[in-house]
Order: sequence, then structure tokens, then C-alpha cells
Amino acid sequence: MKNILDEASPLWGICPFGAVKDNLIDCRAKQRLPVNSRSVIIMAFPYLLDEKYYENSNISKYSVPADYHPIVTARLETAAVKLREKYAGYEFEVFADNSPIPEVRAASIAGIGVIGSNSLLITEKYGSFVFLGEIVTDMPIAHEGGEIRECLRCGRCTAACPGGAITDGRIDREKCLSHITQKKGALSEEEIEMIKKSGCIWGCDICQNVCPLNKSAETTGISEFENTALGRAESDTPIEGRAYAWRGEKVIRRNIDLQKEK
Ligand code: B12
Repeated sequence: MKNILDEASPLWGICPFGAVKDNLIDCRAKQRLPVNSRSVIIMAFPYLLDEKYYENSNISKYSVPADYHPIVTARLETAAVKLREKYAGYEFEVFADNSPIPEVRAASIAGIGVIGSNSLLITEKYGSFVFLGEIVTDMPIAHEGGEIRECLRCGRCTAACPGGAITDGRIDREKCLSHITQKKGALSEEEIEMIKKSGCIWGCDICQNVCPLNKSAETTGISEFENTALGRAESDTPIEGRAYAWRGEKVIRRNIDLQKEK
């Protein structure tokens, strides 16, 4: 099993399904969970690129590579196909982001990182600049870890958050700038000012950029992320295949226009 999982991701771990079953996120994908789910094989996919890609960027780091959902799903599916063949009789179901699994919590329980005050998973090697995805199976798998581990609670992310969204390791998503950049419809004056001031028209990296545990985060070796990097979104940039495409043209164009008003 190790070889199959190593081919898909440089960092993975096992979380017993029982450890997250009371915290499942309500979503349509929940229907795909195997009936007797026993284990969550959770994988981290580092996405940090060389600094040159961010120099003149106007979008958050996670959205510089092409949309991670198909990239991560393809890697997970390749592993799942091999697992289904090797462990016939068991189900292996792939999820990424749009998932009933509270991924940060599961990854911490699996022992692949700590949960930061900013509510993100922070790994030793790649910092918090990782995407998470998982294969849920009805196969029992031995696991290490077991406890949620926390960051140093140094308070830097709490102090730097432009919306004051972070309190005691919880995020008030209404105040989170990442959420605000994704909001449809009219924004409040305060929200408009936050977007203008940040210079970022999609997502937000402030709580990650100030984190001391991210200081020596390593760059990704995943070629699908490196080969698709595009650091700026302009009014005429096609949105297809980018991380912001799911929200539609209107929201991204509105945010670009706000930057022009500055
Ligand atoms: C909804 C969502 C958002 C919302 C709300 C985020 C939030 N923190 O609530 C918004 C749009 C704001 C958002 C923003 C971002 N997101 Co988001 N998001 C999600 C999503 C789809 C669901 C999260 C969720 O609702 N979890 C369930 C809630 C209810 O969790 P919870 O019970 O509150 O528990 C959390 C905390 O309370 C805490 N916690 C719970 N119990 C305990 C116990 C102890 C002891 C401790 C210490 C902590 C703790 O840890 C939990 C983990 O977050 C996940 C994917 C997924 N399926 O998990 C991605 C996900 C968390 N997002 C991700 C990313 C990359 C981002 C952004 C960095 C993108 C960006 N650059 O703009 C920002 C970061 C903002 C931030 N600081 O959170 C990644 C995070 C990867 C990582 N390293 O952790 C995920 C995992 C997506 C993925 N598949 O890679 N996101």
C-alpha cells in the first residue's frame, strides 16, 4: 500500500473514520461515503511555487496553479484504481475539498501536521501551503497519530488578519477576506476597502504569510502545479480551469474593477 500512496503524494497518513464521523460536513458528496467506512487515507499536496511566480501576482498563492480539484482528484483516483485491484472486495472512494470529511481535522489526527490558530493544517516540510484530499475506504488500516495537535499559538495570524476573523483557533468566515473575495452580490464599504487594501482579488494568504511555521516551507515538486502557474488575473484572462472559475466571471471581474478604482 505504501508504494501506491507514495506515488500519489509526498505526505499522507491514516485517520480512523470513527475519529471524524461526528464532525462530517453536510454536502452532496456525503452520499458517496462507503456504507461501513473504516479509514480515511488523507493526502497533502504541496503547492508553493518559486517566489518569482508571486512577484507581480494579484491572486492568492493557492490560485496561481490551475484549479487543484481535477489535479488532486486525478492523483487520488490513480491510487484508488490500484487499491481497488490489490484489495478486491473493499471500496475506495475519492474526495477532494468538496468532501464530507473535515480535512484539516482528519489530517491532523492522521499525524501529518498541526492545526494552526488560522484553522489550517501546517506540515513540517511544506508549511500550510498544501491542498488536502482523501480516499475513504471500508478497509480497516493500521494507523499512527490519533490526537489533534496544535500550533504554537504565537498570535501572529490573529493580529495580522485584516478582518479580525481569527479567535482562539476558530475562523469567523463572514470576516475572512478569502471568503469576502468569493462573495456574490453587493459588498459592504468595509469589505470593499479590505479587498482594495490587500491588492489581492481572489483568496487571501495573510494568515499564512505571517506564520513562523511557514518560514522555511519547501516548494512543490508537483509538475501539474508548476506547469500551469499564472500569477495574475486580468479583465481579459479566461477563467476556465483556474481556481476562481467556479464562482463565475462576475465576482472575479468585480474584484478586478475594485483594484482599478484605487
Ligand atoms: C469552507 C471552507 C473555507 C471557508 C471557511 C474556512 C474555515 N476555516 O472555516 C473559507 C472560504 C473562508 C475558506 C478559506 C480558505 N481556505 Co478553505 N476550505 C473550506 C472547506 C471546504 C470546509 C471547511 C469546513 O467547513 N470545515 C468544517 C468546520 C466546521 O471545521 P471546524 O469544526 O470548525 O474545525 C476547524 C477548527 O475549528 C479547528 N478545530 C476543530 N476542532 C479542533 C480541536 C482542537 C484541539 C484544535 C486546536 C482545533 C480544532 O480545526 C478545524 C479545521 O479547520 C475545506 C475543505 C474540507 N472539506 O475540509 C477547505 C480548506 C480548509 N480550505 C483550504 C484553503 C487552502 C483555504 C485558503 C488558504 C484559501 C486562500 N488562500 O484564500 C483560505 C484560508 C482561510 C482560513 N484561514 O481558514 C484548504 C486548507 C489546506 C490546509 N493547509 O489546511 C482546505 C482543506 C481545502 C483543500 N482541500 O485543500 N475555506
